[in-house]
Amino acid sequence: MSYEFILVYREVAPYVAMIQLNRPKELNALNLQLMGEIRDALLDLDADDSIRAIVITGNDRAFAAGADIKQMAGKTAIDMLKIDQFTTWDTIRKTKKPLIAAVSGFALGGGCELVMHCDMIVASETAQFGQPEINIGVMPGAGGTQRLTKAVGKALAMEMVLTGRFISAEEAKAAGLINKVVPVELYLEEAVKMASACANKSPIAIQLAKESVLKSFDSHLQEGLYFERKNFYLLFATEDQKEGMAAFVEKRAADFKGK
Ligand code: DAK
Repeated sequence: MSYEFILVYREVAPYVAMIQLNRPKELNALNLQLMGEIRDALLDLDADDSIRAIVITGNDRAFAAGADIKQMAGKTAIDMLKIDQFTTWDTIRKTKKPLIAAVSGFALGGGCELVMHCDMIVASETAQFGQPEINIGVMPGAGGTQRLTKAVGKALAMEMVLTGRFISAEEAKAAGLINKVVPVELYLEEAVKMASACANKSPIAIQLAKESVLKSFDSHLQEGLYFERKNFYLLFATEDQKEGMAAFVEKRAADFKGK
């Protein structure tokens, strides 16, 4: 398969594949095509018996700075409903093999949410995690309000979601969001090591173990996700969403009116 916005390496170590997000100029902003490509690559790798674990990474400057605001800016609530990105995200969530995120630089908004769809997370010392959607007049829409809260607890989740503050790799590690922090030259290697540690186990035991841990993590999650999705769509009916996203595109401060 050939892709425009990702690179797929089939054997970075025995049984380990790697997907690299590859829109560097846009800080790997997640446009719809890029997300579709990640979905298709994961479906392909998940069905391939020669692959047992998958690393997802970006580059040293950015894992991903969020969904593509320029693509979203003019959308209405109905447009968003019709696009139905959730089918893509839900397919990514259903990947059976272990997914290891190798994160450096920005992991923001949808980028942070994509990281949280992974099973283990290795970060470089320069990584920054955040849910800054509030700055552009919306809120997390791909599970951020739910998964982040479960991972780091209410106080820090509220702070990140309501103020948009980014947290460092060290703070993310201390809060339980990620597994490891290593120097920037090592994050990829360390993530591949973690993937290899899964890849030399029984793939069936690994699959069922992953499914079981997610069962615990996901209990009651679905109800919260549906709640989040409704509220996310609703915000696309506001003037503040239009203003917030236009302000980002035009590189100026947003003037929110509460309408
Ligand atoms: N979208 C589009 N372009 C982006 C972008 C983004 N999220 N982030 C950065 N870029 C672009 C910039 O516009 C700039 O492009 P040019 O001006 O050069 O054309 C280029 O990448 C480099 O960015 P900067 O010049 O801004 O670089 P700085 O180092 O100065 O700043 C930054 C880096 C990451 C602090 C800044 O770029 C920034 O604040 N970016 C936006 C971060 C953000 O607000 N992220 C959240 C977006 S909303 C859903 C699924 C997902 C989502 C929602 C729903 N469903 C399934 C329904 C997710 C929503 C979001 O993520």
